[in-house]
This record gives sequence, structure tokens and C-alpha cells, in this order.
Amino acid sequence: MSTATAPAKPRPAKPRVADQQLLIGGKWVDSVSGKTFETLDPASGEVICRVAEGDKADIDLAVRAARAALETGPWGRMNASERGRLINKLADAIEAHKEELAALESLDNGKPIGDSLAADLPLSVQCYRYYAGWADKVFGQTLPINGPYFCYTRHEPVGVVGQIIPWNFPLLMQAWKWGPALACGNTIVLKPAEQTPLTALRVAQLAQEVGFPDGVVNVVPGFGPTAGAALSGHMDVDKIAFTGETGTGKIVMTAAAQSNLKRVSLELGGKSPNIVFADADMDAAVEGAYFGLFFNQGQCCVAGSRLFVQESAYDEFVHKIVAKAKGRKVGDPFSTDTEQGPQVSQEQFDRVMGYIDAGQKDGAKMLAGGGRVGERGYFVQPTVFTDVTDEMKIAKEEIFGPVMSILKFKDADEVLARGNRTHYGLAAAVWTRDIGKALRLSNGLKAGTVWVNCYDVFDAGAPFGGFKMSGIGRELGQYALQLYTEVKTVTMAL
Ligand code: TXE
Repeated sequence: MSTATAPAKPRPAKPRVADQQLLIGGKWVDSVSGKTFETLDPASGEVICRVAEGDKADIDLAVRAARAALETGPWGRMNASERGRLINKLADAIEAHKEELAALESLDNGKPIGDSLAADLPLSVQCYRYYAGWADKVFGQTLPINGPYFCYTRHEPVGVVGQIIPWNFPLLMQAWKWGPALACGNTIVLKPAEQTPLTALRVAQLAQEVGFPDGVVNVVPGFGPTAGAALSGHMDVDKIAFTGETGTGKIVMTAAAQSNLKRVSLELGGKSPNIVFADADMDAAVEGAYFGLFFNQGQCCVAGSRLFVQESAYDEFVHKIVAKAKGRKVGDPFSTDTEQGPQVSQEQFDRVMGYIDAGQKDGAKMLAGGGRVGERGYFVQPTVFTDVTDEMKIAKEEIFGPVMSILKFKDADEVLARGNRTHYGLAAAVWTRDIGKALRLSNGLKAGTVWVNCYDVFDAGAPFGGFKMSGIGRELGQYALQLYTEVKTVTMAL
């Protein structure tokens, strides 16, 4: 047994990044227009590098490459098990480059390096591995229809799929989109968020290296109203998968309807109720509520941003959570003890500060935070509002920042009705030791995911998506295969 203390871990280095091109048909190219845009380090506001700016002409080329890869390339003839092997190789390559990818993710997005390494990377790798396993297990049925017929179904790829992802979990959102789409045999045109294009491009490079045929994955960074709109309105894209704001989701769905009625799946915003009963394990509930709101700088679609606490436990709960928020370590994402980095952009910083103002004007009590941290970058203090009521703006709209709103309730019936009084329905949580109450609330809450005595538990095997205006369709798990397959019925006379 050694008594020597372990040497201090070296501080992860900020990577230097060269200017970036688009990946179309297996080639790295400039945009047709020759335009580029800057991607910024949110911790300093400084430029990391310039990125080729895709627009309609580039999307056209990428769609053409994806179509060719689907119909005439080796991908369409490849055994399903071989597709699975390639996806597994991609997972292995991501794992082998995990430190590099985590650093790139933290640089471009601002999330603490510890979070990138502990959450984004392993969850992405697990997602690819999970869908690698599905590749040769996507199959139809034989059906005993009336008459002298042999009837069966085939689950075929939808075709060329467009995927538009946000900036809050760039690597993970790419994995959620690519894993099932590739397992089912589709080809892809991905538009990453303009704030965070870097890891998507690096993963695409790894996909090329492990042997994905040219054109199977294409990556076209660019802006929403140009590149994103071209993709969602394209006449030769068979399906569009989108994650982002609810308003943008409506635009994407309209574009799909007004072009070729491409299939649409949407994962949108939320205003998730996190409900703490007085009979809960209070320390666990405080811990879960703190993580469920502040994780990822509050930039989570499932953030427990309506925190309902039962009146008899309210004061104790507020006291404990305010102390935790005040102690949260905000700062350099590359420091291993940082818990909270900057918001992703100036725009998001301004938006969050606007909600903090609104909370104060509407009369909520601000017991922690409320200001910016430092002079540079987009850092916001962990902020806690109490005495929040249902009609306040901070209780109704998605803030997407480190701003907690605590509401008081009396009993289960009341909190169930209030919890459901929203257009959103992404997630919810219940904290209680009473199993009957936990089940009653879980059944009654109109949300795609309900956590009981836990929060933010994600696994590639568990479906995820929203009720109501939080989305359409389910990602992850076996359910996601439905998003990426068309069912064909074949009937043969005997
Ligand atoms: O989202 P957008 P933004 C919420 C969150 C946040 C707000 C605004 O509340 O404060 O949205 O963020 C692309 N056609 N969420 O403005 O615009 C865009 O380029 C096609 C919740 O960044 O929805 C990016 O790739 N695409 C969310 C992606 O859509 C368009 C995660 C997301 O950007 C487009 C992110 C258009 N017309 C933000 N306009 C979640 N559910 O996790 C934009 N895009």
C-alpha cells in the first residue's frame, strides 16, 4: 500500500483550433459563397476560429451527396451488422479522443470541463453503442391477413434526413440524432448550432476516419434562417429532426408542411415542475432540485424551473438551497473545480438577465445572485427567487439560465393541477416517501418523462420527448427507431 498522495491532475489545456470547413460528400470544402462566421469562447468573448458558413447552395450539395450515398453508394448495400460495426467504431474513436472532445466542447460552449468529461462524453459514447446494437435488429412482421396471401412488413430507412441541433449539449444532441438514423440505414445532413459547431465537425472527421462511406454523414454549419430553413424546406429531404426553441420548431414544421411533407420530429422547450413534498428525504430533494436547475448553467430543456415545495417544508428547503446556490463555484470552465461556466452567448446572457429583472419587477423575492460574475464572458450568478406565483413571467417562460423559481403549495391535488397548467410537457419530478402519492402524481403529470426521487437521469435506452408543445416523437430507446424507418407492407398472392 502506498502512502504517497496522488499527483495533482494537470489542468486541461484550452485547445487551439484551426479555421473549419464544411463536410460534404466526404470532402472538406469552403462554402459556395466563400462566407465564414466566428465561433466565440463564451468565457472571454474572444474568437476561437472562423467556420465556413453554409447556406442554401451548400445544403443543396449536401443533400445531393446524401442522396447519392443512400442510393448508389456502398451504404445502401451494406449489411446491417456492418453498419452496427461502423457505429461501434465511431463510439470507440470518440472514447479514444474523449479528452480532446471534452476540451473542445467546453471551449465552444463554456460548460465546465468536469461536466463534459463526466456527462457529455460518456452519454454520447453510450448512445452510439446502444444504437450500434440495434442496427441488425430492426425488422418487420409477418401478418396473417385474410385470403391466399403472404403479407409481411419491412422497416426501411426513411432516406435522407436533415438534423438541426442546438448548442446546449452539442455532442450529445448529435449522438441522439446520428445513432438511430445510422442504425436504421439513413444518410444525414446535420446543421449544428451556429454557437457551437466545433465538436460536430470533429466527430464527422472521426466518422470519416473509421470508414463511413462518403456522403453518409454531411455537416453544414450555418445560421437558422438560412442553412436551417434550407434544410427543413428542402424538397429532397425525407425527414427533419429538430431540437431547439418551441417557436423555431413551429417554423421547421411549417417549412416541412409547405415543401414535401417530410416527416418531422421535434424536441422543444420546457417549464418542468419539480415537486417536493414535506415527507421527502429533504436533503436528497435539495440536492436533486439544485442539480436539476443549475446543471449546465441552467441551459437544459428539462430544467426543473418550476420548483414547487410543500408549505410545511418550505422554509427549511429554501434555507438549504439558498446556501447551496450562494456556495456554487462559478468561473473558468477549464478549472477542474468549477461547477458553473458562462452562458453560451451574449444573447443568452442578456435574455437571462432580462428574466432576473422581470422576477424582481413582478415581486418575487431574490434571495441569492441576480448579477453577473466578472467583467469578461457571459457569467451569471446562481440566482434564487422565492414567493414566486404561477402568473409571474419567470414561472411561465423558459429562462434557460441559472435562475431558480420556488413556489409554495398545500396538497397533492392542488400541485398536480398547477404543475400541469403550462403549454409545455417535457419533464417533471416528484420527491416523496409515499409510494401511492408518487404513483398518483406520475400518472397525472402531463410530461414525457417523470422522475421520482431523482432528477436528470438519462440513458440511451430510455425514450425521451415531450407532451403538448414540448415536441413530437420520442428520441432514444427502441422508440427512436420509429422516427428513422418507414414501414412497407408487402402482400404476395399465393
Ligand atoms: O434556439 P433556436 P436559440 C430555447 C431556450 C433558449 C431559446 C433560444 O429557451 O433560450 O431556445 O435559443 C436553428 N429554421 N432552447 O435561439 O433558434 C439554429 O440555427 C431552421 C431550448 O439558440 O431554436 C440552431 O441550430 N432552423 C432547446 C437550432 O435551430 C433554425 C435548446 C436551435 O436554435 C431556424 C436550445 C429556422 N428558421 C434553445 N432558426 C432545447 N429544447 O433543449 C434557428 N434554427
